[in-house]
Amino acid sequence: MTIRLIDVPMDFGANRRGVDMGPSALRQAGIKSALTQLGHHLEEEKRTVRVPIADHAEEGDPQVKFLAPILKGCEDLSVLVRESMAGGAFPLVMGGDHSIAIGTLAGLGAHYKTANQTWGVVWIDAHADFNTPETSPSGNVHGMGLAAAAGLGHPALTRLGGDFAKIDPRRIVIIGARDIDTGEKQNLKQAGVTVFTMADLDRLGMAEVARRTLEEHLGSVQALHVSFDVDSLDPEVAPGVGTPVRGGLTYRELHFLMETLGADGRARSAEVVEVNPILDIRNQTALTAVEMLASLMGDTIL
Ligand SMILES: [Mn+2]
Repeated sequence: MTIRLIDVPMDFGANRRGVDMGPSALRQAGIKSALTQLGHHLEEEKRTVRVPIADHAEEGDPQVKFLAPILKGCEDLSVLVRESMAGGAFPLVMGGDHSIAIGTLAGLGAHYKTANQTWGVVWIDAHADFNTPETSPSGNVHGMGLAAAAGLGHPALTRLGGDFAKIDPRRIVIIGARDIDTGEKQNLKQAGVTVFTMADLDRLGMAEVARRTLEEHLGSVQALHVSFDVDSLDPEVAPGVGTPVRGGLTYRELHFLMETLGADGRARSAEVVEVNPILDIRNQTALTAVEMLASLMGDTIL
């Protein structure tokens, strides 16, 4: 498979600096060699996604902080993702905070609309990122990305890349959630998003959650996008994140999920977000993320 690496050094959606260095940390952790060893052909997206220096930007509306620079970056990203898809290359987007999903999902939504294909999103995250400006306690856009892609939220975000819902919320499955805001819970229920919380994982186990995700909830779609927020992992495994939440996925649970998604064969795109090397210990979060992505891209134990 041809994989196109797209760097998005975005840190405007989060409340902690340093996540803009995520792409560098992932490269340092050997993402290229991990993927080429699996037999993939790698391409570099050399055009830059515009992300101004944080200190040069104005926060703006406190309910949707840094909207203007986030829009710019996401507009660029949506075009790069769409072109990658149209050219048959698997876009692997490296963030950056999770607000970049607005750009990724806009590009994918436009592609699949034109191609007339059905698709689903597997969102692996401690958070649901399903806030709107009205329900968000922080105003940080990285908590609004998935809602925006589903057509809910600030009009500038929902209309990015075209005035239509990029993904049908009934074709979204969130895995690993354990920190959902009060209004956000209502948004998820009303929209019909499937959420496997950590409590569901305790009860069912990852094998059953993965099976239900791929067979029952997303069994009918032709293609999948995997959005991997490294804060889905327990902070003991992945300490280099801006919004750690205890009680997360174990190394084995996520590895198994990624292997299962890889074996399914329908993933056409992925993104990895929220790696923050400033908060990390010897780059272990990026190293773990690379192992997980290798599993998604076909690495198997035997
Ligand atoms: Mn997230």
